[in-house]
Amino acid sequence: MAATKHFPQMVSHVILDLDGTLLNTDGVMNEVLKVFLVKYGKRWDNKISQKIIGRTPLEVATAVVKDFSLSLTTEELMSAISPMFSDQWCNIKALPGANRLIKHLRSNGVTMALASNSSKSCIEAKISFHQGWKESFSVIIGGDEVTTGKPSPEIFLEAAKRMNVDISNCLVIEDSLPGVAAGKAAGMAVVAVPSLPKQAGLYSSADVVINSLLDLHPEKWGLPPFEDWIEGTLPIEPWYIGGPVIKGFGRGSKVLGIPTANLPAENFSTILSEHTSGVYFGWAGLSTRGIYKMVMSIGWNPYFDNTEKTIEPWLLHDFGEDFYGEELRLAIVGYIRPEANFPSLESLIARIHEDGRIAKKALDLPIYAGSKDSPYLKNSMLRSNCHS
Ligand code: ADP
Ligand code: RBF
Ligand code: MG
Repeated sequence: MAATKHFPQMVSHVILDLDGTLLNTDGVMNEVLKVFLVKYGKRWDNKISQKIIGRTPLEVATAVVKDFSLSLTTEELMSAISPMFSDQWCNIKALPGANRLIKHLRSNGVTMALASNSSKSCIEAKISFHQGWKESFSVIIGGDEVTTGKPSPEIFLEAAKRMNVDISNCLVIEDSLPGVAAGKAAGMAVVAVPSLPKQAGLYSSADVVINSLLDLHPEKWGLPPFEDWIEGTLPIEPWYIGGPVIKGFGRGSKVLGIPTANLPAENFSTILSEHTSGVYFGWAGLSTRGIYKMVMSIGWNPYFDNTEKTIEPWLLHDFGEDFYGEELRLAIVGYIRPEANFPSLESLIARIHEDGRIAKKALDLPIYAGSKDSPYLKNSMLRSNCHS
């Protein structure tokens, strides 16, 4: 996944973008547009979510007016949805790894700036809902404080000036193409974290492209390393999904020799949008059978270049039979790596087996073992036992 060039710069200061980099603004934008379009008698179309990711509000409004043939100008749509959007600022979630990164850099004394094209007052309002963020930035700079926003380098140059640091000591972290362009134009090191899936190729001017902030390795830039990785795994706040096992692409057992008990991804679109694609692990409760160790991939399976996001849990147990339709419940407790492409099927298979070994071992660690007793996993069994 990580398209890595050489690391030319050792840095001391970090400049972060806000929307799409630290905050999952797109999720709220989705909800706002959904409500708005219904009022205009238009049917909500999930494809619009794909369109808005990583776009500026103006680009989103332009696309919506056109796609839904609204009898409004772009400006009218903007003024209609702006207040709806501001009402939702309290609901914007931090992106995976954002809190972790901010806490880490702050506790290690790394000076940070926040530089966003939106106005300073909007930035401050949005981050006020996230504990400890405002105090973590030495400099907060909005698009209204410079003459030209990104892709102009101005905002980053101004941030460096205010931090009183040389531009060559700054690392920019950005999700959007204009932001990456601005960072490079400023002469800074740039890590791109694209919000859109499968867009890594467009970001070739960035020094590194990562899938999510969870995949950032600060030590590669001369910054203090994260110390929360344990035996090749990253503990995460557990999350839970479950449902009947459905048919997948019929590929797991046949092509890879690794069966994956697929869950219907469309039932979990909200929770999935809050987590990045990647390889995770945890515990799997299977009604009538028991609780098992599990390793899974969530995403587009780059090797097969799927067009749909799928949930592919491999239970680390030999069942010797299928269990389609049975209720499968997952407690996802840790992260291993981003999804990747591989030069051969053999190398993909070898890597998945390695993921399996890592998960199996890690799940015995106290930090992960406790989740085996999660009531969520057991409920499914109690319920199905009652029915049987
Ligand atoms: P599909 O493409 O339909 O998911 P797979 O080849 O991936 O087909 O096989 C998955 C099915 O195999 C699961 O739905 C389940 O019924 C069965 N199965 C047997 N053992 C396992 C296991 N250890 N982990 C996951 N699924 C398993
Ligand atoms: N597919 C990929 O294309 N890239 C991956 O990095 C990848 N990692 C996986 C890790 C695990 C633990 C599992 C169970 C599957 C992974 N797969 C990956 C998905 C695999 O391609 C998928 O299960 C099959 O395509 C079956 O549909
Ligand atoms: Mg499968």
